[in-house]
Amino acid sequence: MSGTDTIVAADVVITSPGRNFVTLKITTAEGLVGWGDATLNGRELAVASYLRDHVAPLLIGRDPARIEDTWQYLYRGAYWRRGPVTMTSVGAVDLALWDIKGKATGQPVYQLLGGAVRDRILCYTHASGWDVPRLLDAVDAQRERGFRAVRAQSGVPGLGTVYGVSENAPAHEQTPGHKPASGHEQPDGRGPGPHGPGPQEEIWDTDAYLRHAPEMLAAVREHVGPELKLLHDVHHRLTPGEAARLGKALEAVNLFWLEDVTPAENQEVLRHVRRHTTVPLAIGEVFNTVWECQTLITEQLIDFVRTCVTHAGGISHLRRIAALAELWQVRLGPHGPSDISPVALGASLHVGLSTPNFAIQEYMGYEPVVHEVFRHAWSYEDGHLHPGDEPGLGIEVDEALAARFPYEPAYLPVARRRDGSITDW
Ligand code: EZ4
Ligand code: CO
Repeated sequence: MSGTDTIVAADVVITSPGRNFVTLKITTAEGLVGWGDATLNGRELAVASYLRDHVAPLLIGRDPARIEDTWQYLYRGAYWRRGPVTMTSVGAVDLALWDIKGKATGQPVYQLLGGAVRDRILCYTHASGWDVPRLLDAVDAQRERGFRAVRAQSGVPGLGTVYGVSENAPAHEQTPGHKPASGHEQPDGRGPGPHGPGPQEEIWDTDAYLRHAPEMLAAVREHVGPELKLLHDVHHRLTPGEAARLGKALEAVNLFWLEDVTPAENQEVLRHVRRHTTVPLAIGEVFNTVWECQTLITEQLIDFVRTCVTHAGGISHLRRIAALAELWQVRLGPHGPSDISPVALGASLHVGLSTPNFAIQEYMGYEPVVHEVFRHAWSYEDGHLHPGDEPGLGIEVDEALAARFPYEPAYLPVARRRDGSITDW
C-alpha cells in the first residue's frame, strides 16, 4: 500500500430487498471501493443522515490507510460520542476502511488481524414454533441443515404473537422489521396500537412466560439429547428476581446461554442473578462501546458479550472489546440477525477467524434476494461459517439491483403488558 491514496467519495446506499439495509461505500482515488454496513433496524435513516450529512464531508481527502486515526477522529473529534446512531456510523466507516486496506494489500481482512486462529467459526441459528411440537420440528429442520447450536423460542399459551413467533409464521422467520400497521384493529394482540399507524403490537405476560419457558426448553433438551447447543433469548423482559428464578429453573437444560434476561441499562442486577444461578449469561446486542461492556466483563457478570461489529464501532472497536473480555475469560458471541447486512456478517467472521475468545456467531440467514444484492465470499457449511479468502471483506454490492428496492418505513414491534403498559422489546 502506497499510503498516498485518498478518499474521493463516501456514498450511502439504502436498499430494501425485503427489509431495509443501509450501506456505506467509500471510493479512493486509486479506484478502490470499500463497503460498510450501517443498518440500525427501525432507525435506518438517522444513520444514513449522520453519514451523509456529517461524516462523508470529513472523509473526502483523507488517507484510507489511516483506519485507527479516522476512528479516533470520528469518535473523539465529534465531541458527542457513543450511542447507536453515532457508533453504527463509525462502525460503517471502519468496516469500509478495513475492506479497502484488504483490497490494497490483496489480503482478506482476517490476515491483517493476525491470521486465522481457527479453521471455521461455530454459528447458531434460530428455531421457532408456536407450540412445543412445532418447535421440535423446527429444531429438527435446523439440525438437518447441519446446525450444532440452535436458539429455541416458542409461543406462550394464552398469548398471541410473542417476539415474532406467531401461529402461522415460518419456522425460521426473519427478525421483525414490520411495515407500519395502517388500521386500528388488534386481532390477537398483533395489530397496530390504539393510536393509529405505527409498529405492530404484541401482548406480553411474564407469569405466563415463566410458567411455560422451563417446560418448553426441557422438552427441547429431552428431544435433541445432550450434545446440541441450546440457546434462548429473553429479550430484556424480566426483573432481577424473575431472571434469577428462570436461570435456576433452566439449569438442568444445560443451556449454552440465556440471553438478555433483564433490561440493558441496569447492570447491577446481574450480580443478583449471578448469585442464584450458574446458567451462562449473554448480553450486549444493544451495546455500542466497550464502556457499556466494562463492568459486566470485569466483574464477570456475563459469560458472552453480544456486541455487533456494525453497532459497536466496527472491527477496530470489537477487537478492543474482545481484548478486554479475554482477560476475564468472557467470550464473544456477536449479534447476527437478518437486520444486519451480509457486509456486517462478513466483517464479524473476519474478527471471528482471527480472535481467540470468539465463541460463536449468530446466523439467521437471509432471503435469496439479499444474497444477490450483497454478493459475499463468506459461506456456511456444516454448522460453521468462514469469511472466505477474497481480498478485504469479500463483499460486492450489486448497486443496480439494490436500486430496484427503495426504502420502506419499518419498525420493530412494540410489546405491552396485559394492563396496556409498555414493556421492553
Ligand atoms: O431483536 O435484531 O438475538 N437476536 C435478537 C434480534 C433483535 C433484532 C433487533 O433489531 O434479539 O432478533
Ligand atoms: Co437477542
